[in-house]
Amino acid sequence: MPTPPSARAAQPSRLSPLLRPLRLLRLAGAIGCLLACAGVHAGTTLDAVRSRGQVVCGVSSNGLLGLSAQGPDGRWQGLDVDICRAVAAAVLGDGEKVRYVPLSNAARFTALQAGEIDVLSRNTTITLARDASMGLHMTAVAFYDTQGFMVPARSKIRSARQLKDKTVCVQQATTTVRNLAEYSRNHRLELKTLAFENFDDVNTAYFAGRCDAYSGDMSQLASLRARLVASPDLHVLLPEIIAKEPLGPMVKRGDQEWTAVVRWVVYGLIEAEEFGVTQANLEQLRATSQEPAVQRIVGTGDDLGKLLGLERDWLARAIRTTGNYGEIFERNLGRNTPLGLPRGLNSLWNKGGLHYALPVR
Ligand SMILES: N[C@@H](CCC(=O)N[C@@H](CS)C(=O)NCC(=O)O)C(=O)O
Repeated sequence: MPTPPSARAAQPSRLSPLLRPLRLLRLAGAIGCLLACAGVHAGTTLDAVRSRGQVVCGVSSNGLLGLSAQGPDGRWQGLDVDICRAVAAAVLGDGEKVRYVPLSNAARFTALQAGEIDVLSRNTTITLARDASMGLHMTAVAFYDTQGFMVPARSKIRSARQLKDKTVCVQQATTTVRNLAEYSRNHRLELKTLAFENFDDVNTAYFAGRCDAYSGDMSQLASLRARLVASPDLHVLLPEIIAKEPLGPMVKRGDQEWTAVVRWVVYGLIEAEEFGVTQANLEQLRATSQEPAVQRIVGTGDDLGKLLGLERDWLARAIRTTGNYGEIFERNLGRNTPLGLPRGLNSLWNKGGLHYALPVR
């Protein structure tokens, strides 16, 4: 029978005094390894990004217009992509130094856990369970999304209350599935779900009429309407919002320095909008502004970059690359894009929205 741990601990050490220091060394090594393996070692991701000369960014696999999708020239575009470009610019001085890794819903978290990507910027909802139990960490909210329904206009369904006993198409390994089940139960709708692993398969099923409705993030439904439908009027977004879906970049848990870099790049872009710093006026403000808040943003005031392990003009580099948050939103999702989304919840806090960047000071 093996010795119980308490009995083992009580046994006197049989090591000769000469070997004791060796044992201590081994113990220290084991603790060091434990810390490193848990990712506690300071700044590992930042160092790795610097020596690689590239940020590895997890994005959507099949392309979500407005968030992360490849253009006809193969270039990745979208709000989630711009976050990665801004991080690369802040850290490496060049927004092009990003390698994009397309990831399915199911693969996105394991890729981050395994350290295959530095940041997951892929229409990913931040929830308590994801933040606290998966070896991941949230940084900041980049887009306040919500979950809703899309139906064919010809169906005459105009409210989620009319969905009783209907079939709804969804994609697996998303927050969507569970939200839908809870909504169905709470409203006694007896919804049937048709769930697919692959995004294209959900789309094909819905557009072939196999489901009465499609449920997903509203940005995604708007994106689908813009990308796959001949005329947007053929499909209607129902007014009910069934869940909050705050999307934002996630990082591997345990590297506080890297978490701070990604978080403050997002906040910095939002703060830049709040203080009127744009891609167009950045250089002029760098040359002339005497306003301390603006100087901190454009990199001529207090050196906040140093606190993040970055250059003094870290945020200016990001703004030069992508513009401020409002510019990113308008370019990718706003009224003059195929998605045509209003700012809504994604307006700044002092304009009726939810974006309240923690102060860059
Ligand atoms: N925000 C939700 C939903 C994510 C999501 O919806 N993903 C799907 C759209 S339904 C997607 O990204 N599809 C594109 C792909 O698989 O590449 C989550 O984090 O679970």
